[in-house]
Amino acid sequence: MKTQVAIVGGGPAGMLLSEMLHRAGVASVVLERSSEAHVLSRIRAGVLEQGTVDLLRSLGLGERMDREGHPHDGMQIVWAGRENFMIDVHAHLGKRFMAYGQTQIQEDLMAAARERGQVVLNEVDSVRLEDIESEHPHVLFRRDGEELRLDCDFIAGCDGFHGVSRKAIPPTVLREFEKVYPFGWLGILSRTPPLADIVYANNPRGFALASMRSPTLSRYYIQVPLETRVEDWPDDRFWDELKARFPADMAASIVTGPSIEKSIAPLRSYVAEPMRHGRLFLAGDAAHIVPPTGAKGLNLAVSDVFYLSRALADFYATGSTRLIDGYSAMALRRVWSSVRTSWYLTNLLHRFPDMSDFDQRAQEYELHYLQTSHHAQAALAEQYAGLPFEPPEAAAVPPR
Ligand code: FAS
Ligand code: PHB
Repeated sequence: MKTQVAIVGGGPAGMLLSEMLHRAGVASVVLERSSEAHVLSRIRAGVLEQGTVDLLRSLGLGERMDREGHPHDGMQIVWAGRENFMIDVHAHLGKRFMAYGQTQIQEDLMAAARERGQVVLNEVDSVRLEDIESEHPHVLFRRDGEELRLDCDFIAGCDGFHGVSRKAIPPTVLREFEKVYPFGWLGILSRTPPLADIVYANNPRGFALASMRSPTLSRYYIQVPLETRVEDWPDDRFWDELKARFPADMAASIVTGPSIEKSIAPLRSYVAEPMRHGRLFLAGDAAHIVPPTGAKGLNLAVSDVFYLSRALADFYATGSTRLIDGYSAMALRRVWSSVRTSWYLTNLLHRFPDMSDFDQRAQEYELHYLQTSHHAQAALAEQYAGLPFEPPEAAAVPPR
């Protein structure tokens, strides 16, 4: 088998990349370890930055999102069990964001792939990346018990944090930056009407978050210790603990119901540099992980893919390597901006086991400053809304 770009991983990064390359007349093949059903069964992100929304609309992938999604002007922060304030992204920046599930985006990308006749090979295993430092890399893999080879010009590693692509970069080249948080998020999906806004709660009992997928589908999270087991959290216990972390009036308006999904996600910040080695490019969770506090993970995968598809399209159209040579530095500028924002919000809103009284006071006065300062709110709004994508000429900027 031969193609121009071999894409390892058929999650949102891989499927969006194949769509954007197709629009630029660049052929690709997607290799996905799981079945379509398994990919769709994973309940993950739910908040899209304006840049992501605009990109999906520009690709003609916004029709269902605009019909079923939930546009938001901002998000609420409640703290000290009583005060709440709004970070009004729309008022500060004229931008909005959209509550629309990653599962729905995945379905829309899969439907578009079928419509254009995209080659997506599901349920592959034993994927190995070969000759990535040459001009003729290839991917070896097994499918239905058969050993297969895919020759290509480039490989896009879109196979998530636990994939094989990042590991193909020599340890002498790869630099890793990691911070593991001493807690996780226990998340629940329920067929209940959500609160009107996305609400982040800093509470002495721990962090909580109220979000949604649609006017009839709610998504809630509570911070839990790392050793927590889902089976120890029957629905009633979850709802009681969630309500205890919101102000009484807000808790009274939370509609409870049976969970249709319940899972625990550990929180970590992780960045791998560089995001390119030879003919291999990393995009999405394969290169970075952010704690979901800033709702950045999926949006970062989208911005990586926007930059990578633009760079590969430019190479095939002009033969110039300027954009592909500038890809890693450009993507990492946005990655580190989002990593910092997610780290800031995680420290601002969570209870850390080793928190001293000093840390507690400092956190409370950071919240007070955020609540009372227009400038502080504008700065957070700018980051939460997502920075604009850099223009192609920024690729010439030498990495910092
Ligand atoms: P993905 O991990 O989504 O996709 C990678 C794909 O590669 C998978 O389909 C996998 O099966 C495949 N793969 C792996 N190894 C392979 C191999 N060797 N060969 C072939 N295929 C292989 N982000 C938010 O913004 N908000 C959230 O609330 C949020 N919650 C999350 C909860 C969880 C439990 C997790 C794990 C992540 C969460 N995220 C959240 C982040 C998440 O949305 C990611 O940012 C997003 O899925 C990134 O997409 P991809 O880079 O495509 O990686
Ligand atoms: C979600 O709706 O899943 C969600 C919303 C905001 C976040 C994280 C997750 O910061």
